[in-house]
Amino acid sequence: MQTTPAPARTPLPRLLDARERTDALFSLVQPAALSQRPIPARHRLVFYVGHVDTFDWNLLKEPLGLASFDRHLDDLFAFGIDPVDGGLPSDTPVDWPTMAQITAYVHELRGRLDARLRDLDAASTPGLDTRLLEVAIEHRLMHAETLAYLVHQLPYDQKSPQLEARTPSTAPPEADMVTVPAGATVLGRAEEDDGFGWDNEYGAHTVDVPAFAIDRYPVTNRQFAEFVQAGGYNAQPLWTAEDWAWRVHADIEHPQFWIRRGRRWTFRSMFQETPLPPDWPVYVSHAEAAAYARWTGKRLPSEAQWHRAAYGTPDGRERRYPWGQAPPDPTRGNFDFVRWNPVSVSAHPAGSSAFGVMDLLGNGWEWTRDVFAPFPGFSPFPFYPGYSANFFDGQHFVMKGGSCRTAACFVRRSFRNWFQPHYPYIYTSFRCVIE
Ligand code: AVJ
Ligand code: FE
Repeated sequence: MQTTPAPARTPLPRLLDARERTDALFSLVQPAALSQRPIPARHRLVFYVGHVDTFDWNLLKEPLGLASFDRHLDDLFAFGIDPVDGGLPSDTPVDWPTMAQITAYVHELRGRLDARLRDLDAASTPGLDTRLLEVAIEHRLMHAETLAYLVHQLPYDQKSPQLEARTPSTAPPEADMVTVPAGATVLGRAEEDDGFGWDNEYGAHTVDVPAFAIDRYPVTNRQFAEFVQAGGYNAQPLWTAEDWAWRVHADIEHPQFWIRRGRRWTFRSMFQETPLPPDWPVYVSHAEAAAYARWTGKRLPSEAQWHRAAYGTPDGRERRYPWGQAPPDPTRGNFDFVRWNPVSVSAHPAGSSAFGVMDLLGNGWEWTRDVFAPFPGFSPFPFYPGYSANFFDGQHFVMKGGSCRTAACFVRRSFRNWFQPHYPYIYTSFRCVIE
């Protein structure tokens, strides 16, 4: 008997869902706080209110045959910032349009876009590249996460607490390592693969990975506290020269998400300060992760090692997801906006890889030791040439996995994320390898 496949969801409802995510984030911030800049190297929150919609408008208006009605705002909100030279923005709140102006502009462009998208049958619109709509949806979903980082750093009295799902109670993790035998792993996606991928995901290629051992779980707050206690932040030999210079200059003495209260640590969770949860993955910068790894006599994994640990199997075949072929669901890991905070690294046994490596997708991205660089044959999207290429500068490292605020579409195996090594605000943990 033949079963009818569920109809693929057309782009417009998915774009509307993504808008609800970003709208909800802005509406949990006190209106007066939208002029704040919670992270010094990023724009004020108002910029993002304009940006997530201006991006769609700039991307889609021409292909959809629509005309600009406010070129100044189209340009003002076009792109975010990621200064690599340590220089910080110096604008003031009055340099930005008022919220009333921004809201009117966003309302107008949404109306024009949606009117065109509603009667659009992309397949039968000659010349319309359907990847444009996927780019709009996924760009916005990425900002649903990067906005959560910003809102995370706002003082608690400037945001309204949201309900948090109950935390499953689980046995504490046992910090052991898993041996992964030598074998091949395929990084990247092929042109013929189903679904959408960004420019940097293409260029499928096989990497032979010698045998290695990898931590079964991400490094937890409990483990990282031993490093802090042992004086790891003052042990210069554990840090590279650049990382040490950053540590000293920025006066970093503990993870950004930890707060020292007398002789104890607390955790800056999204809506309240809590005693430091020992079994949650530690969120740290690449520099802190690498120093910890050196302290234990281990290294951060390469992208290929992480990939093999996640998708390889003892029989040599590779899986689509660590757990097999089944699509992602909340039993497999802490992703797709179910929670605002981590859970124990041992909370999702159903997400285990074939080699028994746990908590790979969700609950925190994971640093690799690889600089973000193009795969063989890389070519940028003509309609968004800078998405990846602007960051092939040796100043960004690859992250894999996903966090509690990562949309389910991004836990596909080819997805690659990246940030600067001295950016401590992201939901990113790590695990170590021995070679
Ligand atoms: C892929 C998450 C590193 O936030 O800098 C958003 C995504 N690019 N707007 C970033 C992105 C342009 C990007 N990351
Ligand atoms: Fe953006």
